[in-house]
Amino acid sequence: MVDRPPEFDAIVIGAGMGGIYALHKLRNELGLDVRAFDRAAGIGGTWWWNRYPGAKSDSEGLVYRFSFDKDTIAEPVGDNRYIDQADMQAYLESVVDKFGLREHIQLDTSIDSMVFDEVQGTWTVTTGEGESHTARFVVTALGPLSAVYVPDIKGRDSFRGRLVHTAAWPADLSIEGKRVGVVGTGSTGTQFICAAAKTVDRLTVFQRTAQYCVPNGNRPFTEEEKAEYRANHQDVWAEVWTSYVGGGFRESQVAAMSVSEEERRRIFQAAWDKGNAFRFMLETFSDIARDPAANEAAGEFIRSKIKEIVKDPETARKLMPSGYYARRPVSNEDYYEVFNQDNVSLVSLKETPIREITPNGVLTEDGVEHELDVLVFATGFDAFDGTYRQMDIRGRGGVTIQEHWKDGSGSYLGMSCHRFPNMFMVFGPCTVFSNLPPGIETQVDWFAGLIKTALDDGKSWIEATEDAERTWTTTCDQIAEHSLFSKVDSFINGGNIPGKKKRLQFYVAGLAAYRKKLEEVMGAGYEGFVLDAPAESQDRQMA
Ligand code: FAD
Ligand code: NA7
Repeated sequence: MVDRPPEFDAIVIGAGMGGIYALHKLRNELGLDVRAFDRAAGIGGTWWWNRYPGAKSDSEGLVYRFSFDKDTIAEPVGDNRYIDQADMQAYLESVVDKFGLREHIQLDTSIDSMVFDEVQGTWTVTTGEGESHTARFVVTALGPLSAVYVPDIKGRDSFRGRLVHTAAWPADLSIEGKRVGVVGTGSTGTQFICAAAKTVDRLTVFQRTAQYCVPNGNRPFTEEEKAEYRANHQDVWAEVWTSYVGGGFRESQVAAMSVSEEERRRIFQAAWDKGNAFRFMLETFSDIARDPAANEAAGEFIRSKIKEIVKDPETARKLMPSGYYARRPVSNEDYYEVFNQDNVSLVSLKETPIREITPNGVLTEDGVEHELDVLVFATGFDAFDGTYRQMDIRGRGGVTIQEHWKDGSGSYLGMSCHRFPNMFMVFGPCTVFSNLPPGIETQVDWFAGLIKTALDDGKSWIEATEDAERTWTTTCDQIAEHSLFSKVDSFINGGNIPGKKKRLQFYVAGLAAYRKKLEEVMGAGYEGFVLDAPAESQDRQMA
């Protein structure tokens, strides 16, 4: 028997792109009473936390933004091909203000627990300060890349300089003229390296796995380009929704080995000149992430560029990546060129691992102490489920999310879990593989539609079935088998976190296929979900 109405219709956790859009959708379009919480002191999520020098989008800016605001969609965000952190944050602030969301977002508030009350059919969320709120629905927009990973390296806490993670960059930290070390050469590390090399006294790069990096072709838009986008933005977005990764370009349908070596090189060179990692991997040929021979051809092209660019043969050798080119592809401004600068040096941790961090810097196994003022950890994130696992989330029957995911994290459609009714994840485990903003809009639009359908029908209990969750997770695993992304350890499959159970966390069939699947599920009356009134649901469980 449901007797106490909850305080809110919905609570949104997170005020990044996912949380902002969910708040807008549920509040302004569905007319629900919604409150959002974020532990950050400002809005923007990723774009609030990641303020390191060089932070910017690596998706092209024209499609790394919301599409729902038709008044502003024709105007690029910022002046450059990629959106700088500050421009992105300002853009998200402007969205929050324009849609009247700010007063509904409570910042500086960590949500530490979420407990489902089966009698009331509601969630009780509790903050770090012990304040509790109830809601019928909870949207967990916790961020696929928001649980920072700081490796436990011996002596870490003894360092007398500043030790920072890129995703918690302190506002007062300037690296200008300093001796700076950076651990990590992923998307973040390479962005940081390119920016830092311009201002620091000395930059020491501690590289564990050499990176495949292509140019990003970043530059300011010309007036002609802006005018062209204004005129054609609808076509650009139509392309996004029907493409594989939603990157704003049409992916190639041509297999790499179906053309001559000369032609392959010409196509790779054209992509190299244009810039952008996603284009390099997907606009060139259709099978670089699937066919080992195609993958090797792309990898070999990048290696040939490193040989051409890097003047010191020993540095070039250390920078040379091997194995599959199958992590989230990375592009940057002049990454390899940076290593020709006199103030930049490279330490290969495969050859000389870190023995320990000392009060003065980093001591490597060759006995060299690299003296530093600032040590930057660009060491990434415990991605997708990491933030969930840090919380005390208890669903039906008191099951914790850790118990539910004890054999690896899964979901139904990247949004829902059996035994966690009325909880909708934005980019949870087994989510769509895409440029994130269109993926986020796809998910939020879809579960908002599901909530509306349920409420219109007098139902307020929405739960994925066990079978639907298992089948979707297995489907993701099966598709992943055909992808080289599952063959290399990275944050995409949990292989970057020691001891974490590996599973490719994406539905790698891509955005268009995902949207089609969502349409089918909706068309079949939200197949795989049980929609009930709370009391009915309890009867069903007891039957
Ligand atoms: P986030 O932006 O991570 O927001 C989640 C929010 O939830 C955070 O503010 C966090 O503080 C809050 N939160 C989490 N747990 C709690 C809790 N328990 N209580 C209260 N608050 C909580 N993706 C792309 O597609 N293209 C790109 O070019 C791209 N560039 C990136 C660059 C960087 C440096 C990084 C780190 C990521 C990038 N990403 C990119 C991925 C990026 O995370 C997403 O594109 C997008 O910003 C995710 O939005 P979100 O709202 O889902 O999560
Ligand atoms: P990534 O891609 O996970 O990169 C992390 C980097 O840190 C990578 O080079 C790692 O080396 C390195 N790393 C991690 N642990 C260690 C230890 N213990 N020692 C040395 N080096 C280490 O994170 P990013 O932040 O760059 O990118 C994540 C996403 O955020 C990306 O998609 C962007 O959109 C922004 P490894 O390769 O594992 O050997």
